[in-house]
Amino acid sequence: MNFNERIDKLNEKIAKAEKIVFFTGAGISTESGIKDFRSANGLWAETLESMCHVTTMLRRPQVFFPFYKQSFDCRAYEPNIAHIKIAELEKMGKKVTVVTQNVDSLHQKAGSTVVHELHGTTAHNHCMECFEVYDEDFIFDFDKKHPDAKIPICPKCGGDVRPNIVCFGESLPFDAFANSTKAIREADLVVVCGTSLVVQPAAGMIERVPYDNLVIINRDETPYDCRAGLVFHQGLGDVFTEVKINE
Ligand code: CNA
Repeated sequence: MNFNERIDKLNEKIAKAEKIVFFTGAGISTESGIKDFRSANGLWAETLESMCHVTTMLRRPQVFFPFYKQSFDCRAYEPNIAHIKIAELEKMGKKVTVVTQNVDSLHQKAGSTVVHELHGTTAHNHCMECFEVYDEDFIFDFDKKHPDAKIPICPKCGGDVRPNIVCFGESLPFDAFANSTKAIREADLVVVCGTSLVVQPAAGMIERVPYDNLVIINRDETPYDCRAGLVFHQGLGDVFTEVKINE
């Protein structure tokens, strides 16, 4: 099938489906300007995966936090056509659930209301001692207010403050995992967008989706391509530009 035939097929599947899950990864946000991990110019091209491990955050916070602030400050970025079309499908009446590995809040910024964040979010932080919650500016702007501080410290109790993201080596948040599993099981259509599908246990969540109900849109090949009835190795912008909303 050529590109146009596959687009027709995708639009047919979307038109037919009532419950759609968009299972997204860092690749959906690259066209907004946020680097992913595993593309040729992704973060791992210039740094080590271990930077995102929980032990780095806990034992070497002076190394973790400069990297985190430089790589994960998503405040200035805007949703792109893919985030926007997904939100529009919800507005036109489809029951859309977004299951995302992203931490950038761009689906919510685009207007999606049901978003399960498997790897947490950079939008909130909390103190590991007293559990006080802080907004995203707290960590990203901490050194502006405290020029000598290398690690964000809780003003209430003096404990270390961490972002509400899930680092490598940590479990997924139970609610996000359970709600995502349920939505994927009940969906008529699961559209995977911009993920290498190598980070477990998130990737394994699409394991049981029936062949005809699974679409994968990812520039590079993924280990799940052979399990999907429809696969695009194209940019998400090119594909979502062609997604029809009003039919
Ligand atoms: P990944 O392993 O970096 O894979 C991204 C995939 O997206 C690659 O296979 C690319 O081929 C593909 N891709 C990149 N740009 C496009 C595009 N424009 N169109 C189509 N495909 C594209 O990222 P995963 O999400 O699979 O890995 C999971 C990690 C990445 C999660 O823990 C995330 O928290 C983490 N992450 C998130 C962000 C974010 O929130 N924006 C940024 C960087 C990393």
